[in-house]
Amino acid sequence: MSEASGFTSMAGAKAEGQAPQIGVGMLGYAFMGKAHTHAMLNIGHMMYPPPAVPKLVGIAGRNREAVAEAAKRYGYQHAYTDWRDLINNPDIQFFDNGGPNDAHAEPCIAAAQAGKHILCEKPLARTAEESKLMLDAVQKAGVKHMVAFNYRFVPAIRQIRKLVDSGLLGKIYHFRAVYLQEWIMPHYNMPMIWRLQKKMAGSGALGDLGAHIIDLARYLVGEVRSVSGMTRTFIEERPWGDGTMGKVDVDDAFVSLLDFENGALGTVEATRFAAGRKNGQRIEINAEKATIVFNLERLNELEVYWVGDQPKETQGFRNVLVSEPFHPWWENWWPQGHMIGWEHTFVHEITHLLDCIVNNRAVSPIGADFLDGYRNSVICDAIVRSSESRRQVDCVYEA
Ligand code: SOE
Repeated sequence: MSEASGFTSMAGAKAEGQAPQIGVGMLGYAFMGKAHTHAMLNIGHMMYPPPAVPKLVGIAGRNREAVAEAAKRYGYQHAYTDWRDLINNPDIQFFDNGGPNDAHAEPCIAAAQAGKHILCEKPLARTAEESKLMLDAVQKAGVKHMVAFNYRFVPAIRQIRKLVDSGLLGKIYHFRAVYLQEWIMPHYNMPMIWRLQKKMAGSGALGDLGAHIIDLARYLVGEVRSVSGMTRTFIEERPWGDGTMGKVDVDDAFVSLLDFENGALGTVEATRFAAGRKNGQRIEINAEKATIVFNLERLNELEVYWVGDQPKETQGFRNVLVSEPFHPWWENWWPQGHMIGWEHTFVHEITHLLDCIVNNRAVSPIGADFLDGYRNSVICDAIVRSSESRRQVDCVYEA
């Protein structure tokens, strides 16, 4: 098992077939319910020997027929239309919240009070205030908690963090990240959906896409002490299914400067209005001894420039394939060069959480815990406030 995940010490017991089962209750059956369940179904045989084997006990969602269909398709024993049934089921020890943002706080807090370990989709909540309530609840209950910032679990991203930790990059000067999509541009004719409503989503591109790159900024560079941001809504009204018009009250796009505690300077930008960009996430770190570039569309690669490691005639950027057994998580997959994809980040992520549950390890820094989720929310809220006030805003963390 991979050193990065700390699975090694479990190898003996698990190899002898002693991996415990852990009952899973999944809230949400759409995109994230599918991605998380897909990962759980793969853990037992691919992350071998697994820290625990997920047992698909129950899935919950609002639509009776759709949730019953999802239970059948994914292999959950029970289908519920009320998430409380997941919390009340004693066979469930692990609550996985893949529901919309307005369904994060109450179910997660109830799950914590019932002693369940928790994985919650990002952003942790709609506001920092709500995230703080969730953080307080999991800390009080003493359960393991993780926010599904799955890009920490791309091997190439984990490899960057290892290079940062090793000191090989030297001082970091710049962090630059964009997260670009296009799916609500006029040519998509997108009606009103929950993601475009503040009361359900909290924010728009900022919380949905920006939260990911803000998490990577904190993960790879460090804490952010202030921000200077600007948000924009390009289309302010969209039709509901019945033809009446609804007001879009979240951002379609944002840009922000990040002022890191360690003196690094960051820029982050996310939008749903970048024509042609389907899921375009790119990151660049400029450090004293190297520049490193990550592009999600080439997620098994890193582009690297090392200062002065070649004769000047051949100095330049190199493409490194991150697929060797010594790269993070790779020993669990295929022979080198046999690529993995986006869905595998969830396999790494959930295996890590299971390992933390079974072996009582800390979720952070390999994964993002609710403290990371809360601090992320503080930064997102500060960007909104900065945009509204047209001023640089300090990030004030209460935890
Ligand atoms: C939005 O389109 C979305 O699905 C996000 O919600 C995910 O977090 C991101 O990984 C991909 O884009």
